[in-house]
Amino acid sequence: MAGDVDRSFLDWPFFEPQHRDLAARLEAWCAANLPVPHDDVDAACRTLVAMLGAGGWLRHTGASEGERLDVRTLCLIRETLARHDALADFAFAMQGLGMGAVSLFGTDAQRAWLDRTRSGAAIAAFALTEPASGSDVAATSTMAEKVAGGWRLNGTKTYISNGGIADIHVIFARTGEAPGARGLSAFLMPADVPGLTVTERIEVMAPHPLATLQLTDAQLPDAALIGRAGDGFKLAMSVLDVFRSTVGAAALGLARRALQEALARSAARRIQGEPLAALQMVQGHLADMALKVDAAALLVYRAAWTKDQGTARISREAAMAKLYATEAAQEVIDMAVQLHGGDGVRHGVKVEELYREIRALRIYEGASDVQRVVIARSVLGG
Ligand code: COS
Repeated sequence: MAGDVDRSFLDWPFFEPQHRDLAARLEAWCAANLPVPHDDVDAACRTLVAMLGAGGWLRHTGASEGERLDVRTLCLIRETLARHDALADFAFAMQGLGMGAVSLFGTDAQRAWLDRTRSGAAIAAFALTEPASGSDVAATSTMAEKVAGGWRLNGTKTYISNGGIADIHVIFARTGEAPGARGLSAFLMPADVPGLTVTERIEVMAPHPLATLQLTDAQLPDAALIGRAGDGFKLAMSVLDVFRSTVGAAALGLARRALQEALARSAARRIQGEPLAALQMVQGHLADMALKVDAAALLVYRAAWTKDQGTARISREAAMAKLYATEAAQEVIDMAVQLHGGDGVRHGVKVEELYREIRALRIYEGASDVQRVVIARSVLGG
C-alpha cells in the first residue's frame, strides 16, 4: 500500500481506549490477510466471512440479549476493511445488517442464528427491496398471510446482497394490520425453506453476491416473526439508523485509500522536472480531498458516538453521515483517478477499483436523496 494513512482521528474524543486498541489490531490483521483474490466473488465472500469470523471481528456484528451494538466499533471496522479490501468490508457489513433486526429485537431462539453469523458459520442477508419499492419502503408488496401455526409468504425481493450464498435472511413483508408503513412485519427465513428460490443473479460494476429472490407459498412458523406484527417498518428504520452511519464509514475508508494513493502518485510522478505535488493546482486538489475526508470522519463518528451514548433515534445524524461521506468519497476518488492520468482508468490500478466500488454506496441503504428527505424533515420539525 502507498504511504502511511493518517490515523490522527483516533485521538478524537469520540473514542475510548478499546476503540484505539481494536483499530491497531485490525490494521495489523488487514495487512497480514487482505486483499483476497476476487475472481470468484461467491467463494471470496465465503472465505472472507470465515476469515473474519476466525479473527474474531464478526463478533462485533451482533449483540446478545442485554448488549448493545457498538456503532463506533462497527464504523472503525468498516472503515479499516474498506481501505484494504472493499469486498472484506462488504462481507463484514452484511453479517451486521442481515442480522440487525435480530440483534435489536430477536427472541432467544432467533438469537441462536446470531451465534452462527458472529462466528462466521452462517452468512446473513437483509431482504427489504422489491422490484417496485426501493426508496419507498411503505410500498412493500410481498405478502405474509397468517395461517394456522405460522405465516405463508409470497412475493419478490431484489438487489439482495448475499442473495444466493446466504444461510439466513430477514424478510420484510406486508401483514396488513394497517395500510402503508404500519402494516409490515419482519421474518427470519433460513435458506432451505421450501418456496424460497434464487431466480436471478445480478451482475454489478463492483461485483459482489447480489440476487433476486422469489417467495412462493414459503411457509414459516410463528416463531419466525421478529418483534411484533405491524412493526416491520419501524424495525427496518431502526436497523438502518444503526447501519447507515457504517455505510458512511465504509465510504470514508475508500476515500482515505484514494487520498493515500493520490499522495503517493503526486510524490512519485514527475512533470516538467518536478513532482506533481510541487504544482499548486495539485496541492489545492489534495487539500480539498483531505478536507472532505476529515469532514466525513467527523460526521460518521459524531453519529456513531451519539448512538453509543444511548440515543434512541439518530436518523438525522446517520443520514448526514451517510449522505456526506458517500458523496464526498465519490469526489475524492474521482480526483484521485484524475491525478493518476491514464493509469486512473486502467484495470488493476487501485483507484480504478475504488471508482467502481464507491458508486453503489450513494444508492443502497437509502439513496442520497432519501437522506436529504430525512434531514429536511428533521430540521423542519416534521
Ligand atoms: N426508528 C423508529 N421509527 C421510525 C424511524 C426510525 N428511525 N423512522 C421512521 N419511523 C417511524 C415514524 O415515526 C412513523 O411512525 P408513526 O406512523 O407511528 O408516526 C413511521 O415509522 C413511518 O415513518 P415515515 O412517515 O417517515 O415513513 P415514510 O414512508 O415517509 O418513509 C423514508 C420515509 C423515505 C425515509 C423511508 O421509507 C426510507 O428510509 N426509505 C429508504 C429505504 C432504504 O434505505 N432502502 C434500502 C434498503 S437496504 S439496501
